[in-house]
Amino acid sequence: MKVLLINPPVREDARPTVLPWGLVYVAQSLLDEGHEVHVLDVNAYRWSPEEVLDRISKIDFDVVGISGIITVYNYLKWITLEIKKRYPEILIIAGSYVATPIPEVIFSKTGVDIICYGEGDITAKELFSILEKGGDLTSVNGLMIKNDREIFTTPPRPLMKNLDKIPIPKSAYELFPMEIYLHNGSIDDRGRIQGSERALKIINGDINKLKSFTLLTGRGCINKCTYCYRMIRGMRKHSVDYVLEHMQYLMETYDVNGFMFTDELFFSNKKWINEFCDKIISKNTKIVWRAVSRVDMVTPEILEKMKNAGCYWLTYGFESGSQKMLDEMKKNVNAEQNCEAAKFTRDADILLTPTFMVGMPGEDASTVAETIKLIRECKIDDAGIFFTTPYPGTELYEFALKKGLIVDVEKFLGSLGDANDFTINLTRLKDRTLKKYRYSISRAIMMNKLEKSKDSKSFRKRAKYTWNKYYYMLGSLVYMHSMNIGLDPYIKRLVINLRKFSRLS
Ligand code: B12
Repeated sequence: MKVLLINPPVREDARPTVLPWGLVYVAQSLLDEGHEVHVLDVNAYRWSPEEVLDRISKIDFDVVGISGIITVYNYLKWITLEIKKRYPEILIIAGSYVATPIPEVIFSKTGVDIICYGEGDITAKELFSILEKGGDLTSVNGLMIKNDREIFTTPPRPLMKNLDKIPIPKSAYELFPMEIYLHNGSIDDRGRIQGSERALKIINGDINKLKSFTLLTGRGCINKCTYCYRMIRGMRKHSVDYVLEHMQYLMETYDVNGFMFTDELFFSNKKWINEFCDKIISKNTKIVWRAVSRVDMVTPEILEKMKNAGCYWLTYGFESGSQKMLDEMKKNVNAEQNCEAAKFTRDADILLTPTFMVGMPGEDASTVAETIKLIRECKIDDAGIFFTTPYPGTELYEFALKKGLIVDVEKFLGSLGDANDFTINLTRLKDRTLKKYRYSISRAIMMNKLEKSKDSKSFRKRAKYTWNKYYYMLGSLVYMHSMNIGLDPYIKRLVINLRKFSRLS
């Protein structure tokens, strides 16, 4: 069968760095079964809509597969309807987070005919075999099929017990523009690695030698937070040897020496991490890597070992400094553990970027003040801050529906866009107040960043600090006031454009 796989664009204001792993594994399964696979990686190339349609018209295919996260909903709708208009007889199959939590919307508003839910590695093999040779589609587990009147759902597919049975997707890699992901990942990580002399040394002191690539070491997560969509239950890891073999393949074939582990939760198992680090250290493998951990996993000892194995940057979902908010999220951590993890990570000379969320139900002035206190006390000088958003498939989404906060589901999906903007208010606060709180949190982080150069021995650095501090304070005063009169979106756009312009010139 001739299959066309489409990867829609995500986060269009940023460089694509993460390989669309869902499609990569599906492509590998289909290649292994002898199908002919074409990939249209719109996210990597960022072609215009006209160019995408032109490219599709030049490809010979019998069936289309599409994937993505929920923020690509608008794109999925547009492209699948365009394909249906031009090739009404072609079946369109969707998988992953954009489709599985909202089958009713997908089947009623888009051109998708079948949804693959759960893991797709084996489902894709069985499904495409039936599409090619004929047979009963309802015999394939893990599908939702559009029917005239209702959605037909086949039984769930049990999760693969041993992830090592999944082949390293060597031939699928050749279908994706690896050079784009390698280039973008390396540029992003070079910016970071400058902050770590130790990591720089591992790659011979030259940031231009860093070649970074994403990799997965497992599937799932050990927790179930209310804001998180768990399409598959539980947490499974590949064996350490499988991961090392995969890394070795990427090092030899694509010259990779930096890894961004984009698992939802890389550090979920202490025994696994110990073995992973021990093997890298004993083989003296010259690589650097970054990953995501939970704050309750790290200890000074394990961080020291991770550092020695090349770890230079860790991300944690701190989310809040308020225990009330953390409990509301069902994070299963203490606010103190956030601060402790920050201290341990810094002491181990590993860069630290936590993420914070603003706007959980129950958020108010006091909970935001606790978050700002944590940022000051733990000297957090770099972080990602997001408005709490009830993504479909999450407990929060059910909450928002029940409370009548989402009335028009499709309109809400269409508004998720770049996921940086405020989309919905789950609190009793005014929208304006919530935006101000988010800004106060980012200001506290920025002030910590500036403070770092306050006591520098260099007069130039101290003078720059004073200038930056007053310049920033003035800027934030203007921005805060612009929120009062609703001008903040324009100011934000202006700043983004100025930044873009200064980067170009
Ligand atoms: C890496 C990642 C990203 C990457 C991009 C991923 C990409 N290129 O698509 C980046 C960093 C950009 C990202 C950003 C965000 N992300 Co994210 N991300 C992930 C993460 C951690 C891993 C995705 C992955 O690689 N999975 C592994 C692959 C193998 O699994 P898979 O895609 O499900 O594929 C399997 C099946 O679904 C199926 N399948 C998939 N496609 C197809 C197609 C066909 C035809 C078939 C038959 C089968 C099939 O087969 C595959 C193999 O088994 C997931 C968490 C997770 N558990 O996966 C969150 C996740 C996807 N992200 C999420 C969110 C919320 C975000 C953000 C909105 C966060 C934020 N506030 O900014 C942003 C969105 C930014 C934007 N502007 O759009 C949510 C999405 C929720 C939802 N309902 O969609 C997730 C699920 C996290 C969570 N648990 O809640 N993310």
